[in-house]
Amino acid sequence: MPKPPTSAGARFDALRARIAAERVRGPRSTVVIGRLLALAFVLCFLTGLYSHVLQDPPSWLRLPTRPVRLYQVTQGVHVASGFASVPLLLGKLWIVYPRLFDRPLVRSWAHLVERVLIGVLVAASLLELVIGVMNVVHWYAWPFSFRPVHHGLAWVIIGALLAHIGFRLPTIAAHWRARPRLPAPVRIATASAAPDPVVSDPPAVHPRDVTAFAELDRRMFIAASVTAASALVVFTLGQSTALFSALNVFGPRRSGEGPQSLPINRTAAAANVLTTAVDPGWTLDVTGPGGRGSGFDLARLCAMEQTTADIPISCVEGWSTTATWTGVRLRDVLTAAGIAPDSRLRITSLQTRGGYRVSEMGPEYAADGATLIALRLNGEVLTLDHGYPARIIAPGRPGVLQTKWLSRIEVIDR
Ligand SMILES: Nc1nc2c(c(=O)[nH]1)N[C@H]1C(S)=C(S)[C@@H](COP(=O)(O)O)O[C@H]1N2
Ligand SMILES: [Mo]
Repeated sequence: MPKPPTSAGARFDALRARIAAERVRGPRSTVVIGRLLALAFVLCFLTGLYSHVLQDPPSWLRLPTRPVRLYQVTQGVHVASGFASVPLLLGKLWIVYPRLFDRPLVRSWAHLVERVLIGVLVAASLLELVIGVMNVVHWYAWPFSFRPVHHGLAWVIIGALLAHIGFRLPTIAAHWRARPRLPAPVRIATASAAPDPVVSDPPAVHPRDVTAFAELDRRMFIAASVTAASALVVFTLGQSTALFSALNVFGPRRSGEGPQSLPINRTAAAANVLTTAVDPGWTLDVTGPGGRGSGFDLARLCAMEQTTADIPISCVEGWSTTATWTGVRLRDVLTAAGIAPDSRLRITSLQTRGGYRVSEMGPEYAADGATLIALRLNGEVLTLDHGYPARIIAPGRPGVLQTKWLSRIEVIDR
């Protein structure tokens, strides 16, 4: 047993600490941090869903191709809200964890359902954030394919979250707004009927003062969680936008780094295209329905009208870098091959293996005048690592669909 504090000041501090500890774990804290966390989760969910749909669109859906930075923004928000969720979730768990051991463990069927839901919510959220952060830092240390798992967990989380909010609605409604007045002093004094020594001893300390200070402490805890979340965002956002690049402390990719001022994800060596990409006999085969089509060698592509566009590479991992691309409009190439420009396309790389060897493109991108078969990057011929002799660049799409080392473009009907 610690000795009871003797001086009035020490007793004040002890009482303040006790009340603060209770209040940090009180319903107002759970509501304040809970709604910030819910906001981050919903933003992360919606932008994640958008990213998922872009990579696997249903055939009837027409996606927006402009603004050209659209995906840079949505994926930037996705990664930032994911990062912000980490300290907020840890803060929320710190607030509520003693309640996980409340006795009796199960009071009713409804309570059992709620507890199971919370277990699912916490486990799925932790796993989702951990694999998300690992993906951003390129640490693929799991045996499963990332995207289906990340996507599946997202639905589990959002479902469990909605149910959790449903269960907690009375608490949320009761504590949504800060209490205008502090609770009555008797509530925070000791539970016994005996007069509180802090109150009765001179110099008298009114419990209302203790409560006010304890409330300050509680707010400091929330503020610390929010500060940690904001700091994580501010110090990583620089990989998503040049506006913050000076502050990019934790983001693994830096804008402007890499050959031709652009980071590289997969190198030509890793894609095993070192010989095929520099073959002087290289041609891009463009085929329409029924196998009609045309071959385009480099001389033919270079002789066509060249277009320049500023378009970012926006990787699903969160980094984005805008570059100036020059090349032939895809729709001009399709037209020259006798193919309608608003066709659905399959784009195949020289790469022989790997998931990003092939991409599909909806007619809205094929017909957009900013979609290029890029031959030059930032004023120079593409380096081998950036996709020489030719790559696809389209506005508003994830980097993973900006296929490098083009070999074949064919019309598909789905
Ligand atoms: N053929 C092929 N194209 C590819 C890839 C790949 O692995 N193979 N990676 C994609 C990914 S994930 C991104 S983010 C961009 C990166 O382009 P960069 O390396 O030129 O910056 O290329 C895309 N194009
Ligand atoms: Mo990527």
